[in-house]
Amino acid sequence: MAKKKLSSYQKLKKNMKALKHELNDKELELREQIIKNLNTEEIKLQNKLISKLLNAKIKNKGLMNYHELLNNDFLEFANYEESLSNEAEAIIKLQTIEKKLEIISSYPDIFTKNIIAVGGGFSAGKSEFISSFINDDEVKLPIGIEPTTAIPTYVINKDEPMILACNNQSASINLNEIDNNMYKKLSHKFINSFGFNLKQIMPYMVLGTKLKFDNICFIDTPGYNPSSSASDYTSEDLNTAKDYLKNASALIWLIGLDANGTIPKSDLDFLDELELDNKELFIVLNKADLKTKSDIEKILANVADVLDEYGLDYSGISAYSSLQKIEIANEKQSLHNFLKRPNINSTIKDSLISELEIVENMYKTAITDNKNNKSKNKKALKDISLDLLENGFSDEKVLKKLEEMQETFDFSKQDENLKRLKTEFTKLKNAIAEVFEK
Ligand SMILES: Nc1nc2c(ncn2[C@@H]2O[C@H](COP(=O)(O)OP(=O)(O)OP(=O)(O)O)[C@@H](O)[C@H]2O)c(=O)[nH]1
Ligand SMILES: [Mg+2]
Repeated sequence: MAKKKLSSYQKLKKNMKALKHELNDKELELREQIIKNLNTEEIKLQNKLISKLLNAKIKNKGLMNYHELLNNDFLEFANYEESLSNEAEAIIKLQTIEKKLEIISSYPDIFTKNIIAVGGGFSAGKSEFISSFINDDEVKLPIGIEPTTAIPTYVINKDEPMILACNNQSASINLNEIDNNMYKKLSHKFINSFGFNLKQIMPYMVLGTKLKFDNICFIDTPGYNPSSSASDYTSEDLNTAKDYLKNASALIWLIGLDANGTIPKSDLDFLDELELDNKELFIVLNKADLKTKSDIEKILANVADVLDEYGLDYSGISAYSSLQKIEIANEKQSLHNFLKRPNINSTIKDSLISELEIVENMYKTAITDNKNNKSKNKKALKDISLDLLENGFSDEKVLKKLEEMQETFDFSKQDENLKRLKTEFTKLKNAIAEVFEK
């Protein structure tokens, strides 16, 4: 068949098509190249972060000593000693002291502030809320619609910006040394790309920026149900929340008014399980800019009723807009008033020693009670023998048996434990003092 001659229009069309293909191929190639570069950049960043974290060593001798003492000498004593029935509680208390010492040694300023944890469901606006008190457009918290905050972050006032990440031995690294924008890159997405839970080797970060309050240290926390909108929360969420609450004196709980018209049932259950005990709870109805004034009044009254019905004690409720940085209405007390707390003087060392003494006394009481019980029983047996003798009982065999039984009530082990207790706690106290030495 003779080849049909192409018209110039058809030729042009064919050339255009070829060009388009070529362009598509080029674009594809370019895109692949960008992705490749991005991936290698990302992988390089990951490697750098991991190796820095793994190589960072604690420099604080006191903290190292406390850790060694607790895990060796003290545990050996605890295993030998058997009077204290709630020993697990005592050990958890000692570990909590260690956690505090870790933060103190990596950033001593934190504990001179009132630590307030900011919690709530994912995207409630926790990071935006804290950022509304930051007077520095450059150094802020990462904010986003998808689950954003992945690692709990302590935020404090500092003139010179500072971003530290701590490994699980509480040695800290300067994130700015890895990448100028490293902190902003630490979102859920980046962290998921590691293929393992980065939180295990980097449990928290410290951000120093121009915070409006010098008396407060906020803890920005990951949302408690970040993977779905389902009301179920995991025990991991609960444990993370319990962990950061340990160091805080108050909790600000955020509810996003974009998604909620009241306090969700799962929030109530979560707060209930947190066992706030002596920690203050303040509720912020965030994104109040999205509601009318009359809606806000109704929501405020409703949330107050629900909290009362549920039996959750609260210091106040504020309808606030983090974006506009204004409070629209409040119940009981304003947010501003709640945040007006005096700086804590540097009595943290004394309070840690007191916490340690509480544990020491738990042991002391248990060992002494044990000793007293033994002594009481020994005396009772002795009294029985004397009564028997007085009443003319003379069966040598029985009297001998009674005497032998008295001897089984030996409390030399308790005396030894009381002495050892003193030694072990003196060593722990000295280690705490060492952490505070300049
Ligand atoms: N309209 C309005 N939007 C807000 C307000 N506060 C936060 N947002 C928006 O809500 C979204 C989530 O904010 P984030 O601060 O990232 O929320 P988060 O609670 O820290 O979220 P996670 O860290 O993922 O748990 C962002 O798009 C914010 O800009 C507010 O007061 N008003
Ligand atoms: Mg966040």
